[in-house]
Amino acid sequence: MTKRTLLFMALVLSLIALAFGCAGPSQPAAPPAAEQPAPTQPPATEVPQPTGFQVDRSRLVDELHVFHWSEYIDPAIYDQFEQEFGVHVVEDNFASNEDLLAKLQAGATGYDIIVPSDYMVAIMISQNMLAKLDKSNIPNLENLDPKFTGLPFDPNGDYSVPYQWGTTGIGYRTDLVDEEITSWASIFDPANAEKYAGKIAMLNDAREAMAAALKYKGHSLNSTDPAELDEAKAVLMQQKPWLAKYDSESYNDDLVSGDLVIAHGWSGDIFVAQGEDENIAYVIPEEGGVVWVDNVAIPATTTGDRQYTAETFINYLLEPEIGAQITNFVWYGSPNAAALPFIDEEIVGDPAIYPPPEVMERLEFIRDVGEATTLYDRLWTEIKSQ
Ligand code: SPD
Repeated sequence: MTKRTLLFMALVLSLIALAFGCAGPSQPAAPPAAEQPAPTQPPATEVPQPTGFQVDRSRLVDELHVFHWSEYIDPAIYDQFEQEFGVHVVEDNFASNEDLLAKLQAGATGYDIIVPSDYMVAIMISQNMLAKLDKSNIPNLENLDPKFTGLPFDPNGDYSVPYQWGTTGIGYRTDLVDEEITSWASIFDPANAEKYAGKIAMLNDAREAMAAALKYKGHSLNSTDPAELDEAKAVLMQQKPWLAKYDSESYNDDLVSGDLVIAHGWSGDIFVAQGEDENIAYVIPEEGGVVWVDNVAIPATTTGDRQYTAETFINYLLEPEIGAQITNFVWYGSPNAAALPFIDEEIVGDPAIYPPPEVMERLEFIRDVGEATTLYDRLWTEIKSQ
């Protein structure tokens, strides 16, 4: 990896820290950028490696249950983990943070590893739903870039470990759309959207869909103003006649097949689709959008040797080569500094994946909006059901 690429990465990570610094009402602010540790992107040979760490194999359980977003890990990693530690990994999928929360609140106790986004980590901590990590079992935490430690939703990293980060924007077929897409207007303005009737999809995700509509109307995507939220609802309602579906799991395949020509989506999903068809492009609209960090965590219901096995798995995900294997498969950004030398240059050097400062400045993290969550939920139910 070139020195220029490493410096560019450090700049992007500084902007992430800045974005988290603009904390919402329920999350403490990150220290100002000047107080952040100096960006460090050491070459592989200088990455501090834990020494003398031994997994107590007698404590490992036979099977680990991972509740994950779909297509968000190279499945070969599960086999590699089983070969190394003799633990079989079973994956089940959820489609949104709210689905994950609802399943756990409904009493699902069989999951050992979950992958909530930033704001959902904050919500789950506040509801005592996450196990406190025994960091002595996760020495590879040292591999995390310092910019991904001390994040406001879990300031001491007691409950969660950053997994991947990315942005939310628009994926589209350049060969089937007769304009360069630059704005959320392409999917919300009736004059544009009706041209692609039945070929547009929105993420099946309350906060993400509302975020897109709020940004289109020039508002913060964490607005708690009922009038602004009503405006966003009206935008989404107006769009419905042209919408093929709300979907977060197969829209990338539908872009490849041409069943969809425009899709609200997550960066890496679109980039993977682009790898299958070069006519697919990804854009972060000029009005701005979402930047997010997904995290691995252990539900509070996982205790004893199951928790130990889950911590061993998290430590495995943080190995430099495994961290890179994840990113090389899913095409999102990695918070693992030790993994960077093993990540494909075309990913690390791609400004669409690691956006330049002027784009990062237009992005916001979704935050826990506290009591306004009920309003978001009600509006989303109305949007979906009407
Ligand atoms: N296919 C995996 C996509 C994971 C995206 N998680 C992002 C959530 C941001 N709100």
